[in-house]
Amino acid sequence: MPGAYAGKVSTSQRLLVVSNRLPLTAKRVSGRWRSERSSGGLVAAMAPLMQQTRGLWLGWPGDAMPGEREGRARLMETWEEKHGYVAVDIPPKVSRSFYEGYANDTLWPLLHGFPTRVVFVPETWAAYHDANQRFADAVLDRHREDDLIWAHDYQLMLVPQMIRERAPEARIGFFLHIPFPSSEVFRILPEREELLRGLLGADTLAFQTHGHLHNFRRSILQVLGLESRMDSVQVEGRTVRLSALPIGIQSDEWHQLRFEDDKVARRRSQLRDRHHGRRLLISVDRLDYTKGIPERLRTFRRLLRAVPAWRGKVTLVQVAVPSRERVPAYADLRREVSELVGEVNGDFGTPEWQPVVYLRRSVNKQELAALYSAADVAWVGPLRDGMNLVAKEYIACQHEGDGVLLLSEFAGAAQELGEALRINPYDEVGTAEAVVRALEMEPDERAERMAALHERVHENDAVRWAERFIDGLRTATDAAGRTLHRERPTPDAEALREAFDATERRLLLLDYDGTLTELQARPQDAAPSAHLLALLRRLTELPNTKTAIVSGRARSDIERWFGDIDGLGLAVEHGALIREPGAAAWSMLRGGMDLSWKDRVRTVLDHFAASAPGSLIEDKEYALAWHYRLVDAEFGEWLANELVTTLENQLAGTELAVIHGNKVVEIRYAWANKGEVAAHFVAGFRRKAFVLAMGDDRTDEDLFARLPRSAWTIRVGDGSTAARFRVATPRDVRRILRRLTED
Ligand code: ADQ
Repeated sequence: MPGAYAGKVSTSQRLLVVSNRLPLTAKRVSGRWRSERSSGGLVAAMAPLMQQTRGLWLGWPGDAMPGEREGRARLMETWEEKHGYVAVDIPPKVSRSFYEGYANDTLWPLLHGFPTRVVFVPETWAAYHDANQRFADAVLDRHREDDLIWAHDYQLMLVPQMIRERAPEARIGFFLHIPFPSSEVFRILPEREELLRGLLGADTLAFQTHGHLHNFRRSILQVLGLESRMDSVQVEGRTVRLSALPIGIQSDEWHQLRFEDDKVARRRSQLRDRHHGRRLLISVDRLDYTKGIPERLRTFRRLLRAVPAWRGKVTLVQVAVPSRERVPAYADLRREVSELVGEVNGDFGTPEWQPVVYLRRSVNKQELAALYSAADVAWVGPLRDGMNLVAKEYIACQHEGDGVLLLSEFAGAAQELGEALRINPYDEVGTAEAVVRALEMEPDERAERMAALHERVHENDAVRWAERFIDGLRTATDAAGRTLHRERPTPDAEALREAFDATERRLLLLDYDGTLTELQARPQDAAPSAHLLALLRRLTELPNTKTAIVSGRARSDIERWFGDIDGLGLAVEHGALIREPGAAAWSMLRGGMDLSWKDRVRTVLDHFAASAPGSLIEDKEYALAWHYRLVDAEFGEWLANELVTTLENQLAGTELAVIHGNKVVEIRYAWANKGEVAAHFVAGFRRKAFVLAMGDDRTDEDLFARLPRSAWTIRVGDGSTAARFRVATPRDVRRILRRLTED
């Protein structure tokens, strides 16, 4: 369907696909380099898009061999000219450690939720990083403005951020083909933060199912503290779109093979004749421990033992294509499967009947189509699978047929294909019963279920899937989306210093926690270091410069820590209380307050604190706060939202405000906010004064909003902001301040 994209993807928007493998692999056969085609849904889905956009596909072509460079290089040139395939070369030493090591020995088992199979070798992480950098560099070399970049799968999780770092405006999408596990499992990874940050470099991130997306959202909350919405998350001022987008197959192609290909029809009759009088079960898998092949063979053995009537009447055809044979776990699996097949055939086989027909090789599509259409039942039983295309291919070959699909509830496909018979592949007894049920199902029920399944598979085919992804990426990155969430630049330290030097009066307003110093799990642990105190002292000694700490903390902490730096202004409780630079006494921004509300609100907070172990109540002079940094991230957020709703109802119409900050809910006077403090300090300043304000959370936004536009307002860390600039960490803040104190 090459014309399907006309008008949807503008022709100036070229598609750059990047995946570990290219659709072609270079192989050296009898002294000559040849191309071997790796087919599959992805290539087929992408072909029309690539044509329409004159796109490029970047990937690894397979290892080079010493002394054979020339022929290979010529082949690569032909690939690029003919197909737009660009080879990304990776040195053999790196490629092994990257692909077989980190990608397949660490990430593959981990993301499929098999933590005990995960192998951690720190060196393989370095190779993974290195290889990802090579893919990212290759994309950057080719990248033109307006290109749409689409990165694929678990081998390239760092690529989006690596591209973003060098091309902040690039339009980047990422699709994860395999599952995303529960956050409890994902958190095991030592490199969890880097991987999540790597993915979040994208503009749009898509998963196979809502379940995987949900797990990802939990992980970014627990690991990075990032709250997200169902469909998006804010990262450093950018919006990253999140979606579930189940991949489809090229259903037209399978349909055509099944119904219009003579060879397939002939093979199908041959198979039917050969197994005449017997029911055929078909299973097609990559030889991988996630696919549940030994479990299936054991279940089949149990069935034949338990139901003698089916002996001689049913045959399981297991097609298994060897893969990743250099990874030890796969060699073990290969042995185990061969042994089990031997056992079942040895125990139950007869001269006329072989219970399991085992084909350990790749078979071509025509043969697959013949097998799918000849089979009475497809037994798709992965222990965990991102989607599982075999289930969909079987359905596509069963149009007007009445085969039955047995589908593991742990395959992503189970979310979509509700009319299949669901199985739990770990449950041998239950699965054996389901197989019998499938074999005995009445024709009407079979046809009814299959018709519904067929429609679903045809509707969401591979082309639709690719189209949806590209549409999502385009919407996420079109001009409107981008201007709304434009990233804030990093301030230029030299320009800042020049502006500082050029004015005669200067004002520095600095938040404390998360800005001058790193956030701590327990607020009392955030005492300033001797270095920081010395830095603040130097700032107060600068001529014509007023420096103030503007904090939400109680007076006691701030006074204890900074009270003896005379020249330092202090504003606490968001400005309810102020000590002017050089003054000894504190004054209130407004006086004569009735504080009786505190008892009432404290009762509510006590109740919430009791249900969230690890949370604590802070009693300030003019405010109360409930801190929940140590509470389970998801539960904490939920409870905080409940608390905000409860208190907002209770305090409606009063002078009090309920503020949901960074892991804290605070109740204080609406007038006590950093905006008022800003106004207080700025009053009396000449218009041309130099003003620098830095802060890291929502309460600092009030500060930024009230300062003149010329002020140097700097947000520290993630989150949308009214500030003009952004820096990543308190260390950057201290570096900026240090620069002001240097000669
Ligand atoms: P895979 O783990 O490879 O893919 P799957 O979705 O089943 O799993 O795709 C396998 C493909 O290989 C199918 O197209 C099948 O026809 C073909 N195949 C399998 N055995 C074969 C054989 N012996 N001979 C020839 N062809 C054979 C990963 C994820 C999946 C996800 C896909 C696509 O693990 O969960 O569905 O990517 O996103």
